[in-house]
Amino acid sequence: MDHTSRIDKARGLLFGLALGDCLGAPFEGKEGVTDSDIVAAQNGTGALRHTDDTALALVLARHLAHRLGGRPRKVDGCIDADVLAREFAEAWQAEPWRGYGGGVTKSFGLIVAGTHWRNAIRAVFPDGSFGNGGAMRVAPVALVGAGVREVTELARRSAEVTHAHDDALHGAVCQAVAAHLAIQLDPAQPLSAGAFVETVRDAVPSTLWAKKFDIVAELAERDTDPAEASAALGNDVSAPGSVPLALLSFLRHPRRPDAAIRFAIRAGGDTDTVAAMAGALAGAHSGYAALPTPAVSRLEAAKQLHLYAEHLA
Ligand code: F2R
Ligand code: MG
Ligand code: MG
Repeated sequence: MDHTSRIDKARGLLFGLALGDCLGAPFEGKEGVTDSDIVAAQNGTGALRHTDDTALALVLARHLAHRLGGRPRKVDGCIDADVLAREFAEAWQAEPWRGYGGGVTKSFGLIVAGTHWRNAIRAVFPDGSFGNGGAMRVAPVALVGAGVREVTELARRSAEVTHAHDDALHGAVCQAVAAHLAIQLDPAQPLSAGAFVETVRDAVPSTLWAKKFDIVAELAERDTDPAEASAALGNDVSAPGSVPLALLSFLRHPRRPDAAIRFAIRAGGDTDTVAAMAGALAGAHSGYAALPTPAVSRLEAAKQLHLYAEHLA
């Protein structure tokens, strides 16, 4: 892939994530949302405000960019867990009103007060959080890892500082590997949903997730509507109840990030997060040029998104 395509895809990934988050947030938990409701929000005026999904993805992108700057690229050095945990917690402390989950709010409070992240996250949920917070912010690691193994490792490291539950880690790996594959694929070529899902499945060793992947592969091949998709896969704040829906939203519209985002939002539930993950995948696949220009220029974090896309590309 040449450098121009790489930058276009890096921008597509980060801007797609933020666009899905911003467009999805006002529709969280609402039913009966139509395409025209979403298009009206997309074509509006004024800044598009993001939530915790983009806020933490920006922290992760900045962390990766700083640690890569001027150093030989080795997967081991890309994430310093203690530093990253503090950076996430500081982002929450600076802007606690971005719509953070209840559990992570408590653990960030403990981290800011000096508790080590390993103890803080178990103090809230002894088995760890199975929320989708590790997956919603993970996409930038796909710009850094050289292959599925590296991306898997980086995804786990970036997620485990807040999410200790296996399902949250599986969610982060699923989203990161899917983003990695989306970057590698040529959008001008047909995409095989079956082969795509198989590669993601190989990175996620879990019976529960294997069943979800079967459903995603089946629904991707036919004219599924968003209501059927959320009924079959879930649309809540848990990782298994949202990451597969985002994957399906992307596979239904791999070359149309705006349509993938609309599909995710119309599926209801945790709309900011499912749309952020679907937007990151479709943006990584089709590139920045495929995103709706007036809307991306209204993104609150547009300047930072451009900066980190260039660094990480
Ligand atoms: N949570 C929201 N949106 C609602 C925010 C309300 C807010 N107060 C407002 O209106 O402004 N959105 C964001 O949260 C999701 C990501 O969550 P994350 O980062 O994984 O957080 P957390 O707290 O770890 O998990 C979320 C909830 O899942 C349930 N849960 C998780 N693990 C559990 C366990 N082991 N046992 C029981 N319950 C568990 C809890 O209800 C957690 O609060 C994204 O949607 C993001 O947009
Ligand atoms: Mg959010
Ligand atoms: Mg959400």
